Amino acid sequence: MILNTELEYKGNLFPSKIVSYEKNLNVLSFTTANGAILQVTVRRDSILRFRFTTTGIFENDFSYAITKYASRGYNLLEVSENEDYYIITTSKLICNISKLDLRTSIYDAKDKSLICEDELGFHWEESYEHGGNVVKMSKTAQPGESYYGLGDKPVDNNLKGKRFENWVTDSYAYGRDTDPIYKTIPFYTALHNKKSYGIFFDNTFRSFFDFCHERRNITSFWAQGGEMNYYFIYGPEMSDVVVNYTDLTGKPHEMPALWTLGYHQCKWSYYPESNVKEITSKFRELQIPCDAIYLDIDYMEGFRCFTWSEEYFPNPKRMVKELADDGFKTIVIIDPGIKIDMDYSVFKEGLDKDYFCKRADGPYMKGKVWPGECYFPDFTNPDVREWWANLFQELVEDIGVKGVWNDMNEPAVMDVPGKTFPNDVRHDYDGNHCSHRKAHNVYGMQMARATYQGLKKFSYPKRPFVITRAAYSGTQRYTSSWTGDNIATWDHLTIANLQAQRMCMSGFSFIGSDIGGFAEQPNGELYARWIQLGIFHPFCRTHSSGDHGDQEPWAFGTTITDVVRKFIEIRYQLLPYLYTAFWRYAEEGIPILKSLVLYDQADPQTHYRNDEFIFGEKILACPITGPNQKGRRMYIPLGKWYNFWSDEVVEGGTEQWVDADLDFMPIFVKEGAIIPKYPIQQYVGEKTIDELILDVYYKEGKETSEVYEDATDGYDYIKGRYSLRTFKLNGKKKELIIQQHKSGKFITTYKTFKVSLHGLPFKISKVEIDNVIIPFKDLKLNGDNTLVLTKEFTELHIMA
Ligand code: MIG
Repeated sequence: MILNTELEYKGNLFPSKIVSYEKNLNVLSFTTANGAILQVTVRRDSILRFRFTTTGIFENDFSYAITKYASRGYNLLEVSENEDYYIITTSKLICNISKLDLRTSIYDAKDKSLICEDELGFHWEESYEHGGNVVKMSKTAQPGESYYGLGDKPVDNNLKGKRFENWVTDSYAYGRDTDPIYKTIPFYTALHNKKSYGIFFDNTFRSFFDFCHERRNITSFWAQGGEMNYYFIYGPEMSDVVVNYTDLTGKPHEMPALWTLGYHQCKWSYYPESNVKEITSKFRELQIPCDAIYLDIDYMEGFRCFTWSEEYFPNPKRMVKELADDGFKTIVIIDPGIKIDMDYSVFKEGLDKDYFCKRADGPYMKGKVWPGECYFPDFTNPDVREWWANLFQELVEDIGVKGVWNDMNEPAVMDVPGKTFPNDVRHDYDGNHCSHRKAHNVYGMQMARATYQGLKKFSYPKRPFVITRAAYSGTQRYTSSWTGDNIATWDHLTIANLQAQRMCMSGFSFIGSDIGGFAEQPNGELYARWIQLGIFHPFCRTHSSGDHGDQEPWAFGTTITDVVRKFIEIRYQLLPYLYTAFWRYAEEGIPILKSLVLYDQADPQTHYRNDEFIFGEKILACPITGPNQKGRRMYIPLGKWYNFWSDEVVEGGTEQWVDADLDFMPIFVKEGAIIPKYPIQQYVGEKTIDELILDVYYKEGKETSEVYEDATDGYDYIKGRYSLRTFKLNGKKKELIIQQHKSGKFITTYKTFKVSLHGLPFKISKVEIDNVIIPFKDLKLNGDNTLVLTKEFTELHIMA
C-alpha cells in the first residue's frame, strides 16, 4: 500500500523549476529542469485540463470517458507572467502556475477568491515492477470544504474524512462503507465558501481518493499507473459543475423509451415459461402496473449466451410475443463469459476470429463463471464490439427481446483471488495495447457499449435499452444501471437512496437499486418502504435472488400489496414529469435526482443531509428508513412546500416532523409548481392519453415549469417532433395567471388539460382564456378545484 502524500520532498519525484514555456492555441506546455512537462488545455472558460509527463513524452491521448460531443471553446484566454508565476486567465478562472515547481492555484476570475490550490501538487513514484509511475496529486483543503460524488460509493453524501479506492468489483452483499464496489467514477465535486468546483481524474488504473482522511486538511488522488490527467471544472454552482462534467463525459445518446421508466419486475430466475406467465398474469389480475419482465441466467442452455433452454423456453418468440400482447417487454441477461465448448457457435466464432482476451505469454484468459470454464471477449477491441453487437440480431430482431441486461462485467471470475482477471491479461484498448491494470475499469463499460450498439442497430426504429452493472465515467451515454447485489435490510434502503443520489451527482442518472434487496428477504414493511423510495429512482425494478423467497408486490399479503400498488400508480401518474426530467438530463445534463446540497448549496444545512432529495425540479421526497414508523423528522429546504397528500403548506429552512404511516411517505411539492400527470395505466401505451392532468400549486409570485412529450419511442423527436410546453405561473392575491409557450412539432393525442388547483387562496369568479371570458359550464369547473380547458391556450387568468 502506498501512501498518498509524502510529507517531505525526496528524490527526483517532484517537478523542479520551469525552464521553458510554449503556447499552441489553447494548449500551454511548461517544461521543468528535471524533464517533467505540464500541459494545460483550456477546454472552456470554466474547464482546464491538466496533464503531466515525467519523461518528456506524453502517451497517445485517448480516453473512453470523454465524448467527442463535448462542448469546447472559451471567450477569453490570456497568459502572462511575473517573477513567480505564469498566469492563465479565462473569463471564469485565473490559474497561477509556480515557476519554481509547477504547483497551481486557481482563483475565481470575478472576485479573485481562491478556489483550489496544490499542496505538494503533482508528484510520482517510479514503478519498477510495471514500468511508468504511480502518479499523485495533492491539494490543500479549504476551510469548511466538503466533497461529494464518486459514483456508487455506499456511504453518506459528504465524503469528507474518507479514503476511497476505484477498482470495479463484483461485490455480492456489500454493505455500508464497502469499498470498492461495482463502478469507477473518478469525479468529485467540492464546496467551500459557497463556491463549488469539480475534479475528474480521467485515469483508468486502480485509483485512490483521499478527502482529508490521511491528513486533516489535504485532499489527494493517485493511480497505480498511467498519466496524472485531470480536469478542473469550475461552477461556482455545483449544478453547473455536474452539468459540465456530464457534458464532458456524455449525456445519454438518446431518450429512453417511455416504457423503460415504468415499473420492472425481475428475479433470479423466473422459469420455465409457465412461471413467467404466472407472474405477468398476476400483475394484470391485481392491477399493478408493470412494463417489463426479466429473464435471468436460467433462460439459457447451460448458461451459454445467446441460446435458450429448450426445456424451459421451447418457443421464445411465441412467448415474447404473448407477453408483448399483454403489455410486457421482455428483457434478458447477457454475461461476458463465453463457455468453452467447440459445439457452441459463439465460442467457435470468437476463437476463430481471435476475439478472446489472452494472458501476457499467450494463453487465453480462462476463468470460471456460471457456464463453467469460459473465455472472455476483449470488448476494448472495436472489431470485437462490432461482432458482439451483431450477435444480438436474433434476440432482438427475430425473437423480439426489448432490452438486455449486462451482468458480471467487472469482469467477475469465480474462485480466484481478486475475483477478476489477473493483471497481466492483454487488451487492445482501441489500439493502445495494454494490460488489465489499465483496461480493468473500462471492461464492463465497453461490454455495455457493444451491447448498446447491437440493441440500437436491431431495435431500430425503436430506442435501445441496456442495463449494466459495471461502469466507468461516460457509461451513461449508452446504458442504465443498477447498484448490484444489495441486501434486504433497512440500512440497505438508506444505502440505495445514497447511491442513487450519488450516481446522479456523478453524471449517471439512469440508476436504481434492487428494490426490496437482492440477498436475504425483506418483510412486507421493508418491501413497501423500499417501493416508496424506488418509484422516485429513474430505474425502478424489483429484483432478488431466488433462494430467498418470493419478492413480488403480492408476496407479503394484501395490506402490503395495496401500498405497493398505490405507489407504483403514483409512478405511472408522474411519468410525464419524470420523462421531462429525463429529457432535461439527456439534453442538458441536469441530474434527475438532486441531493439537497446540489439543490441549494448556499444553505449550509444541506451540506450534510443524506435522506432528502429532489426528484426532477419540483418534488421533494424522503424515504422512511426504519421499521414501525409513523413519520420522521426531515429537513425541508428553504421556500414553501405543499405536502403532497394534504396540501398543507410548510415553510422550509428547518428540520420538521412529517407524518407518514405505512401507506404514506414524506413527499412535498414546491409552491408554484405545475406537475403534469397521466392517468394510471397498467403499462405505457395501454391507454390513449386523452387529457393531461396539470396539478397547479398556487404561489404568490412566479415560477416556471416544463412538460416534455414525444412519441414515447422512436427517433422522430430528434427531427423536431417533440412537444415542449413551458408554463409560467404568476400568482397574485386575487388572480392566478398561467402563460403557456409550446415548441416542437409533435401533436399530443389529448386536446385538453385538466387543471387541478392546489392552495388557491380565493374563490373563482371568472376565468379568461386568451382574453375571452369562458363560461363555467365549458370548463367543467368542479368546486374550486378542477377545470378542463383547451391545451391550446397561451394565457389563462383565473380570477377572484
Ligand atoms: O453471480 O445472474 O448482480 O442481479 O441475478 C450472480 C444472477 C450473478 C449477479 C447479479 C444479479 C443476478 C445474478 N448475478
